[in-house]
Amino acid sequence: MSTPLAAPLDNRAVARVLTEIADLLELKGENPFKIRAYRNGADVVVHAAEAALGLDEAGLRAWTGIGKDLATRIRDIAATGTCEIRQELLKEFPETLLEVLRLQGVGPKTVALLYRELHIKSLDDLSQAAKAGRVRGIKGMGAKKEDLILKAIEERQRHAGRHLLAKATEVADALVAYLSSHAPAATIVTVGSVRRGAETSGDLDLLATGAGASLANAFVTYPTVERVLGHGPTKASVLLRGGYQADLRIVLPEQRGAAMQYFTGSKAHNIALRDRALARGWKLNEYGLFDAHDQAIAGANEEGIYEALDLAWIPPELRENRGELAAAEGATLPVLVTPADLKGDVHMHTTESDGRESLESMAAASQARGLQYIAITDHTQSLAMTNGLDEERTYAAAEHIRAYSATLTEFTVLAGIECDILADGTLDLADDCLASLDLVVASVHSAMQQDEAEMTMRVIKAIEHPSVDIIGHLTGRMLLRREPSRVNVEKVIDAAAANGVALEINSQPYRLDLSDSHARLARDRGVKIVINSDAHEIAALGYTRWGVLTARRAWLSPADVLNTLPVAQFRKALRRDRA
Ligand code: DGT
Ligand code: CA
Ligand code: CA
Ligand code: ZN
Repeated sequence: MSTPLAAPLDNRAVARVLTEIADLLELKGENPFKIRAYRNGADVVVHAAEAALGLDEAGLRAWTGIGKDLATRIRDIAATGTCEIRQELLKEFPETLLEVLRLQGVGPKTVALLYRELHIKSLDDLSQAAKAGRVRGIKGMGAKKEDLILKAIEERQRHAGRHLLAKATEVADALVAYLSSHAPAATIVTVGSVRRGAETSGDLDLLATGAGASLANAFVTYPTVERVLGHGPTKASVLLRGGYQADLRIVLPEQRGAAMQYFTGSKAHNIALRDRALARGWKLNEYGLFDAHDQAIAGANEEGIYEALDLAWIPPELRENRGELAAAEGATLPVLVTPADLKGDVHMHTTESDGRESLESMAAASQARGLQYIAITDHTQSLAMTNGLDEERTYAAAEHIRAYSATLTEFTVLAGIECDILADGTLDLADDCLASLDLVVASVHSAMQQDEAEMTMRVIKAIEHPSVDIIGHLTGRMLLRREPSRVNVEKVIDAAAANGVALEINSQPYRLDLSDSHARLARDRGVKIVINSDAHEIAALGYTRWGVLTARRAWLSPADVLNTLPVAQFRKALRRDRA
């Protein structure tokens, strides 16, 4: 946490500042509505596809849930890194107190108390005070609370961070299978951010109906449990090996829909839905939807809850309070793309560069998965580490691919390339070589540190090259590992629209790039999306499952995704084949 923030800020940083303000207001014991407004604002900003910095107050107010006051704050924060209210609050509380507030099981009241009584200003202060036994001396704290605080600090250090969707899903699926084997009659599902298909998740949330307290016992004795954080008859919480926290709730069948709805979230979606219930004089919580006399209106299934609120059932991937309630009310929810809609996969590697399999086995495995066509897109020469292809090898590989494809029935292998975009925006192969191929994916793999103007011009230059059909993994981000490049996604989207170039959703679990909000913006601006595996081995062909989830979170229908087309139409829709 840095005190003097340098101007100007991107959306993620703006959202962080808004969250800090909410935290500080909470320390102060301010009005909950005011606090909630800042938290909601942070959520809106972080998910917005356009940069807050580029918008004026009116532009910001066009975002759902941003009123006049918040718009002013966001504008100030984006431009200067801070705003008046934050500066005022920081006169009362040191910034390092915020990290204490984020500790598991330590609420604002406790933090305010620790600050007043022991002058604790940071996690380090707290750790020292607790170790010295000074915390237990405060009225209302005690040795047990002190112990919990020390454990929470230790845990924070060991298990900081979030998990990739693919890993989280794997861990959750295994846990659900284990629990199901203990209670075959029960219905057990994963809810929370994993059910929404979010690219990363904090903890795993499981929900069971038709099971008794013995299921909670089974849960806390799951083989990879490292520590039991809580254990009751209807609720338990554990820490698993690998740093996963998992929560289990056991609810009654008549509450199942309400609990699924509530624990699927997102929080922002839930709040919007609850406000809708409140507007009718009703109450919505994890137990059901109730009228003014506490009579249950719905609760056994999710559909019933949405229906009672005059809404179509909303797919979990859309539940982020990004316009889905309005669409569900107006019956304009999109028909979302599904894995079965994909007919091709046009970004994958073979032993010709850094893949593990031959083109023949990648093709056979893809056909076995139900696809009708693929493109082989090996790397190019500047990526020497991958044994990338020069022009001569590219021509030879294309010839080999086409000869092989001609021997197949009802399956096509296109001769493509993943051409590296060099630091100056030129491409890594000669123009006539690129023009001779069926398809070119162009991607950035080097000089990731370029500034915004340079990186953006570099990608746009590639988009303007007449042989480029698709831009691969646009920002180069690696989730939980590497920040995205500084590329201006909005400008790239506009250039792609102008040139008829498609943008990829790369399905590698740590990429998922374009992100959901960027893919949605691209679609809104008339850019087609391609969902690719970028597989380097057979098992990775299945990664498109994650890419499809990202596409669904971007509100995409099959018509928005080029590789839902049969091969002939797909080829006609590529930039190179347009008139
Ligand atoms: P995560 O774990 O950070 O990836 O995100 P989620 O969405 O799984 O959040 P989590 O595990 O904290 O809570 C699961 C769901 O429970 C969340 O999506 C919505 C619901 N929920 C949690 N806290 C609140 C709350 O304070 N208000 C409302 N309305 N819903 C909440
Ligand atoms: Ca969760
Ligand atoms: Ca949770
Ligand atoms: Zn690549």
